[in-house]
Amino acid sequence: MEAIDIERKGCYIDGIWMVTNNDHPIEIKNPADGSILAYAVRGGKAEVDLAVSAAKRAFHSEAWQSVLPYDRGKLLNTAAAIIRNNKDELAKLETLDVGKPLTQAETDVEIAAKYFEYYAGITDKIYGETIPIEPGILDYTIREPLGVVSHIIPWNYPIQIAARSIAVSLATGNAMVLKPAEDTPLTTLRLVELLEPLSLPKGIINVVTGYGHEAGAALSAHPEINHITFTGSLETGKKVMAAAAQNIVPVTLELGGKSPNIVFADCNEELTLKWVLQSIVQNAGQTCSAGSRLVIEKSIKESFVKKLANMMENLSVGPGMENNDIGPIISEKQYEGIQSFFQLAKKDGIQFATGGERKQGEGLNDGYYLEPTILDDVPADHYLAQEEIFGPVLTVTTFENEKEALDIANGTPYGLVAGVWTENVGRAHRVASKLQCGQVFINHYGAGGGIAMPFGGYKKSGFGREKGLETIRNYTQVKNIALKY
Ligand code: TXE
Repeated sequence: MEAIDIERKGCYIDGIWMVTNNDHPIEIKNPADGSILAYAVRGGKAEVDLAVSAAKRAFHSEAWQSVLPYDRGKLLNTAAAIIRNNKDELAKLETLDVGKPLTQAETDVEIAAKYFEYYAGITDKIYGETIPIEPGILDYTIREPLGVVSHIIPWNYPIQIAARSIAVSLATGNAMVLKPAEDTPLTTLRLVELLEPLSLPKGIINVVTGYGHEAGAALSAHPEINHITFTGSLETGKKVMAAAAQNIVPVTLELGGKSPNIVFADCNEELTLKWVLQSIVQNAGQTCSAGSRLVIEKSIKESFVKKLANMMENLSVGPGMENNDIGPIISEKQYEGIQSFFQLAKKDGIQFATGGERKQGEGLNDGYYLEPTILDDVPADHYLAQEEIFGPVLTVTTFENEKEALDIANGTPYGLVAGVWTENVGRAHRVASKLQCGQVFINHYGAGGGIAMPFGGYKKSGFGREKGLETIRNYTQVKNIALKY
């Protein structure tokens, strides 16, 4: 494996690399083979306190408050150029850290750069309105930054998620504290290091590495943050929200999903097969918006699933650096979680149309590689069709009419994304309008990374929107000013 120069630098706080807690560093492992890539500082309350104070100071500093909105935009464009100039290194680092195929990591890095460009364009377009009240009163609003914003980041798309948070935070004039996942902090740390030439005031971006129950818990309970975005599991999301509630800190939660691809008999079969497959195997299915349920019209189910299983069996499973189609599962914990779903399937007599086995062999035995899997004819209310499995595992449930399709699609606690596959335009829009989820794709899935599209959940998938212009609401607050003249 090619060695990449990864030093143990510590947390990034107040513009300084701080190795504060040397005793029990966190081992950062390569999921491809279990080898140790680097060590990260096990930050906790002390580091979070330092980071939040630094961010608060930086936010109020003359050095930051005097940067003109237009000039913040230029900084963001420079950041995008820096990312592109270092794209090969960042993509390799992401693949080493997360395990995903290199081409997918390259896409993630490109999306990271695009977030900076997208938000570069809005820095001088965040403004309020005038409101007619009565003669003699001038009433207007201004949209101001919040102050210190924060994001607890998961391990599945670290560079994309870190980049979009940093980009929006800078664009809206905030200061920020990031807490990457303990498994995958490397690209976040390298990204902030690469951004040092921007010469932002110290403390405008801070990164605290550490475990969720230590650094994450300290950040979500901090009384001096003004907003927290959390991307991760439903259970941890509840804890973050409860902690933030103690300080009346607003939260944006993105808590995953059980997103359906609803396939009608009149779909374009070739196109549908391609995207149904892609939406469940990308990043080994470890994607919040993965199309993890195939909800398909009964009349075409059998031949469709047969073809899909055949396509899955032709995918290569192996190290991401070798650009296999499917990389390893991130960790033993996640792998064991998927196995417990398989055990339940076997116990309940659910048929595996394909997959279900760990992939082993030369070069594979030290990582957790899993065959892509189809669980066939899963009743809509079965646990397997209700809960996030977070692996390359698709459940199949059939319907006989549009109403039943909608009932099944809407019949889980989650509501993040859905795909609708039909050549009937009227039906496509009718179904889209009745789906209880934050994003609907018709005859596509994902639409190019979706930087400009508001993204977030209905129901237990969370609330608040990231991406697009919609997210500006999370990072700003409105002040109304009334003048009597
Ligand atoms: O999630 P956690 P895990 C789902 C997916 C997966 C499951 C478990 O179903 O199988 O969650 O994954 C930090 N206070 N998703 O255990 O715990 C943690 O350090 C504050 C969906 O990795 O939610 C990490 O930075 N923070 C998903 C982040 O929370 C805490 C992406 C996510 O970890 C904390 C990942 C605490 N008490 C998993 N405990 C998506 N929505 O895309 C942990 N953390």
